Amino acid sequence: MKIRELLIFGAASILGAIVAGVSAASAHSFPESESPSAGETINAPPSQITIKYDAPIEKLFASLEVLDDAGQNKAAGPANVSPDGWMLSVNLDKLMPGGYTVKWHVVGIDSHRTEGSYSFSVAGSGQ
Ligand SMILES: [Cu+2]
Repeated sequence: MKIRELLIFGAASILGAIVAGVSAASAHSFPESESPSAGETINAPPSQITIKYDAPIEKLFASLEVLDDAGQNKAAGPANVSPDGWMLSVNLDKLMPGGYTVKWHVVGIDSHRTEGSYSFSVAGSGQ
């Protein structure tokens, strides 16, 4: 009885430690806010994409693509990281109405790599 309770408690503690470890690892350099924001439909085509991260990122390894429905990258040039390392941005070619997917990957200053994607739309009845 006593031993069994101890074993259950021990197993629960190990599980708790694993869960805490996973969430700590995934807390590094993820987007805190985006412009345009995820899921947003905007009327005027944006001239650039900006992502603010929750931890600084390395300048050398950051990339940002903005793909249209045909999978064509509409970024006009390479991605830029702000001098303080918190913002990733890229200028855009003129966007036609439609859906776009933003794909980013970065390396945090703690050397952990993260990546993700989100979508937004430009309103209008098409080309
Ligand atoms: Cu990390």
